[in-house]
Amino acid sequence: MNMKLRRLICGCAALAMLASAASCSSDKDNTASSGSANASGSAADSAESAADTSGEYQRQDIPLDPVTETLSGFDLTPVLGEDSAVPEDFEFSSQGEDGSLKGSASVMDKNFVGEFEGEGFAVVPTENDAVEFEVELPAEGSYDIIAVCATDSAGANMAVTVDGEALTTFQVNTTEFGENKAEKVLVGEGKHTIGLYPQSSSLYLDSLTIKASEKIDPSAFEVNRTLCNPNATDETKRLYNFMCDAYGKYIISGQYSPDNNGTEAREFSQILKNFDEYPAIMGLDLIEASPSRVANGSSGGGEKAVAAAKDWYLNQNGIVTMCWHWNAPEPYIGKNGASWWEGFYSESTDINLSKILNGEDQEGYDLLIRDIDAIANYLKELDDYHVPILWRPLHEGGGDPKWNNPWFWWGSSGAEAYKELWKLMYDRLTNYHEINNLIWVWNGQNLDYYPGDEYVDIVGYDVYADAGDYSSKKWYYDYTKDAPSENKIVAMTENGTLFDPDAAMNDGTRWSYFATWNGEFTIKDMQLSEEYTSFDMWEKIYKHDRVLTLSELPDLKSYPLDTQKYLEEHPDEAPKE
Ligand SMILES: [Ca+2]
Repeated sequence: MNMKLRRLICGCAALAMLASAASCSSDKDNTASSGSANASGSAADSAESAADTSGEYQRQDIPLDPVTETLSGFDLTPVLGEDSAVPEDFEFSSQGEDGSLKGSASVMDKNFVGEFEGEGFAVVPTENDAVEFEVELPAEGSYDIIAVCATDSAGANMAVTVDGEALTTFQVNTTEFGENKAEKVLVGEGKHTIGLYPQSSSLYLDSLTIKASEKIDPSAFEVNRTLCNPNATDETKRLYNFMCDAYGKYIISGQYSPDNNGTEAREFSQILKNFDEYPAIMGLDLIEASPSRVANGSSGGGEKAVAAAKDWYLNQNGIVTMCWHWNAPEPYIGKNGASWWEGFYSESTDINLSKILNGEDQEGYDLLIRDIDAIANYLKELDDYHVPILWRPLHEGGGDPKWNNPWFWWGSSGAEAYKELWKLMYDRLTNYHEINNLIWVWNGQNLDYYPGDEYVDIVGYDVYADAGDYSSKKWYYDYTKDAPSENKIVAMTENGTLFDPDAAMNDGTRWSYFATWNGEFTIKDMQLSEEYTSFDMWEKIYKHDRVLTLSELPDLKSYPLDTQKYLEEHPDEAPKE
């Protein structure tokens, strides 16, 4: 994942340099065009009004049109009762030794891995072997696969197949017979062959049970609806309230636009061309607005981000998310033979964040504040124009929690320094600059890097799965949702390969949104890329009734601030139970 990201972002950065000199004239196949302005401010203004980095943006008081609240017919009917048609009392059970043995699998009746039931147990030594069961399932839906089993090395992964295709894996944590299971897996109706085999250490299977899953608990998707910034603007609260309402019921589609090209990007035009829909969320990056890049000749990154964000939200009713590949200040970049434009990687920099934050490196502190202030210039303009932003700074700070390898400099001085930097940025943007259009999205990827509930609105994880792995990525979701001490929205804040929305809805992995990164994950040979996600899966996702595309969003500018109150006043619009 790290290497993939690395290659991609370096490429983008280099491209951005070229693109700033001559805009991508080859990219003319798009059918995108801006809608007409229907709210305060037009995207066309942005070129004139955006601040350049040498001057400070002057705040403007742009009045907001009066709003009559409406749900725009957005359907809030819960899906929770519909997600599994499996009769609650359904149960299939078999002794392991009664399964069909494949390869070198065999039956034993010795007690060397604990007391077994029945006549013995199945031994499945390697991934080339299997034990299989013929099962007839009453409906398509959610099942728990429960294996009473053991393995030689606790923590070993076992694979489950259905009709020879990979279905899921589960971990076996017992070296004597005990219950281990894969929960809430989606399987179709009818006769199936369910197979089990080990991915590493041998499987000893005493018995297998397949049951209807427990219904998903809807309270898991009831989140704290108050933004951490008490001065958040109404349009920001409206967007967040919509996202809270949609959470657990829908997955909001998202896509990063390279070089802040907005809908001009091939990523957007190809999705539109193939599916007649735009994603609902546009991802942008303030990388080229980092002062150390501007000092090296990069220009226009911030202005382009502002223009794209204004157009997307004000003219097209889209949702904007922004990250910032923060190129470290000049004294710290270009290390270890790296180029200046690689200045966001740990290994390309020698910044010691701890020394900056404890006062040993005052110059460094001043430079970090300079950089945050430079970014604030752009965010202020979007605040003035009433454009709310899913603001995702300092992303992936913890690297991969399994390897503890922070690959971006803002994480490489450890969790404490990272959290302090997060709070410094929060304070600077929120309290000093009084920027009130930000919904704070944290995806530090490591729970130790979580700065605290009072600084974060949404938690996320950037998931770069193997090509063709459309599983729900439940592990990442469950891991991330435990970062806050209260329920907060959980999002897949970046992704390569997409996931099957049926699998995710079904097993309770209800990512609020996804945001596919640009480049090879979306575009290959100037067409929609099938390298990671097949055309069929792209189409399934963009046509899925629980995946929201741009045209399916309610009007964000007039979405109720308080849905409960709105429904009390408009009882005819209440969702059907
Ligand atoms: Ca048995």
